[in-house]
Amino acid sequence: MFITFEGIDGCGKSTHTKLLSDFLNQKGYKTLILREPGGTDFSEKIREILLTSDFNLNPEIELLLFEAARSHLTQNVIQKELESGTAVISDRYFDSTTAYQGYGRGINIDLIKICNYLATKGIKPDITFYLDLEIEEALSRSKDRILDNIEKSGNNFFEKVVEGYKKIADEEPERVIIINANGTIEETYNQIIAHINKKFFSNTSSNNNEK
Ligand code: Z5A
Repeated sequence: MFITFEGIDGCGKSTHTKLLSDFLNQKGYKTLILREPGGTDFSEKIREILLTSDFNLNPEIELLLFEAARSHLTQNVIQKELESGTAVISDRYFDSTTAYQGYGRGINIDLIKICNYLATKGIKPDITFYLDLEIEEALSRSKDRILDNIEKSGNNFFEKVVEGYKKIADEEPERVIIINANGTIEETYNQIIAHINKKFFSNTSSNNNEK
């Protein structure tokens, strides 16, 4: 089982990644929480370069670094954990690159798709939750933080990213579920769990749903 969370920063991905992991643990699953970029020593080093260094990277370098981090994480962690039956839950995966470097920075979407395929070897999440939140609300939820390099890109950039996410969801409605994340944590959680139950547990009785 491979589940990813997407959305602009501050939309609640980290919060719901943890809550979903707890839910799946209760169902008997071993879970692994990951974040992108990151998740291996190599990918965490790339994360530092991307988010906090002052190299002033152009969009193409940004794209290639995100994909290098993803390739290392996929090959060394995700692939193996999925094969061993772990439920992998990732805070971001390749849809972030399509939304941010593709729709946000303006790199050709077909090129992005090829790079995503190279880095993931075609591995796709079973389900992706796009946490849809007003940009102003996302900013206010994360207002006390120091902005990283991508967060400094401004509202116009984030509007394009949000539009991009909606196009991604339109293209793959079976996989990418839009969740209204403007409500309370509990309201958002309930929507997510309803989709998880429908997708993974609809044919199992409450006594027979352990992995
Ligand atoms: N990026 C990219 O450009 N291309 C790529 O391919 C990839 C990434 C993979 C990673 O940043 C940056 O890299 C990101 C995209 C780019 N930059 N931007 N912009 P990151 O990993 O450091 O951070 P993030 O992923 O953008 O988000 P975040 O800061 O970790 O936020 P979050 O996980 O979405 O939200 P949260 O931490 O769960 O919640 C934020 C706060 O809101 C927190 O205090 C919660 O308690 C609160 N919260 C959560 N839900 C609610 C509700 N419902 N009501 C009220 N308050 C709430």
